[in-house]
Amino acid sequence: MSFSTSSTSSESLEVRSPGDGARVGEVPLHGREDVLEAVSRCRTVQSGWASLAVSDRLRRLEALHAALGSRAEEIASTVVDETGKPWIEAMTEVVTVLGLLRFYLRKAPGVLEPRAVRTAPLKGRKARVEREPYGVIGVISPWNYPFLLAMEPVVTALVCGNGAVLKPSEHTPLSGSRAEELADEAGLPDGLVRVVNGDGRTGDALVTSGVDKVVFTGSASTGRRVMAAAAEVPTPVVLELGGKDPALVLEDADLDQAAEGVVFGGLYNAGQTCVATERIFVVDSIHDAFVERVVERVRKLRLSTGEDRDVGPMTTPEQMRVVEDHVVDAVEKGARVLVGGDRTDPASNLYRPTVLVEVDESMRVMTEETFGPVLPIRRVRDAEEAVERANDTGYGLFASVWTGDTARGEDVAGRLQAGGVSVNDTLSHYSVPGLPAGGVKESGFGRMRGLEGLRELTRTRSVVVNSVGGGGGPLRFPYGRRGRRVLRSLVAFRREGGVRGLLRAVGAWFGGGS
Ligand code: TXE
Repeated sequence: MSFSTSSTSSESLEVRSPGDGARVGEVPLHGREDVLEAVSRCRTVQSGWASLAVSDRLRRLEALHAALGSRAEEIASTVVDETGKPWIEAMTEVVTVLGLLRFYLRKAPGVLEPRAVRTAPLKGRKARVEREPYGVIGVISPWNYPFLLAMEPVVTALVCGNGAVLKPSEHTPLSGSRAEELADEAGLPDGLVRVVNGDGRTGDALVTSGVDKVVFTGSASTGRRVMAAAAEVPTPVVLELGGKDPALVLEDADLDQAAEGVVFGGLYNAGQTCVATERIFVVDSIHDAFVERVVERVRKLRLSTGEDRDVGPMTTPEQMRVVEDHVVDAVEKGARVLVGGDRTDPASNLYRPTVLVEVDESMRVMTEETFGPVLPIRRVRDAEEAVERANDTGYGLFASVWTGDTARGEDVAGRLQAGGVSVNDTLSHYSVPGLPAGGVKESGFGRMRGLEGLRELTRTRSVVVNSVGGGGGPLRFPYGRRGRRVLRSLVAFRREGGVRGLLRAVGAWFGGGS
């Protein structure tokens, strides 16, 4: 693996597999000077990239899609090495990026091409809205989806005509570093995509480097620090932060469907997903029957670092400690562990998939992002209490409602404070590239994916062209009777519109006073 971004530091970052601790690789560390050089280099080539017609740019990006497709196995293998996640989940990251890029290659012209707009009542003019790239996008990505959450902002930036400088998580730098290789392999201008590696200090250097916009995915606390640093420049940011996603299981739910969905939504990627189910509210009347189905499913899950696993290790020791602390805290405050509740052994980074009942909001597992394979199930009286408790959090990422009546499910979901909601489903948004992703409240703002992702990484420019010698119109100097009649007619017309508005306008014109 070659790295174009030179490093002034002699230090490197060694990567070890969470699965067995084996050395997986290493990357050069980059300091502030290296970051500034990468941004400067990117800016140099980005102007040429932006000047390409949208169709030419997209044609060049077909080669990126091809390179990604031909390297899929290799990339998935790197993700498995760095995170320990099951191969299916690693390859899903690659397939998801392929799907988003294909979606953008198809849909970008409709969003990025200039759009003509009507100029009435101005006469003799043409007007249009253009979308232009920001310039250089700084991308900072986390360790839980180390390829997906790095590469999607990068490909979005490129489709929009930007360049990208990516700082992957220091826990999983190899997956993110693939972005630069793929850009090279696709024959994109050298420097248009650059990867710089390091911890938060390298990330901070990128935020304050003068990039034109930052796309940050990570924790809410770090997101605030990123925004504070960006404010000094000032640089606009997109914050894709953590969540505490609720699942509301109503009394008329299909219990098998709900149990399967909650287990999958909560334990996929060992629960290390920003849109993982982190709290489960179950209506009293079906609580025991539902819990029984959940426990039955969880007991069947295969937890290991071996080939056939459903749940792999925690990616970082820090995350393991968060999970352990939350479960211990819950038990100390009265929660009951029905299955799991600890590591397979003290030295292991495998945390047993866990089901907690008799939980309440005094416990950290119900109020802070656990980000691990833990399903806290809370009784509620009815759907009303479920909605109230689900919204009673600073987070607002995704949410799910499980019910036998989907119309009711949509009504309940419509009252949840979240950036995305599902009825009788979970984790399916990322399979639909047309759905934008992002949160509300402390889960962040801005949207990636969907057509909104293209709008997020471009700026509008409004253009008006008047015909040569065309007059300014009645509302220009010197003001006079004509201008007053025009305005009174406009008021009359706009009050009602249609034929009645037109008649009113004519009346106002002729009876328009001095
Ligand atoms: O995230 P961080 P971490 C949550 C999850 C997890 C917690 C910590 O709850 O327990 O965040 O995980 C870079 N300026 N999520 O430590 O600290 C850092 O190097 C600029 C949810 O991985 O947010 C990394 O590349 N950059 C989340 C990236 O920010 C800085 C996914 C994320 O690191 C920086 C991951 C700074 N001052 C964790 N400090 C999700 N939404 O999915 C750090 N970084």
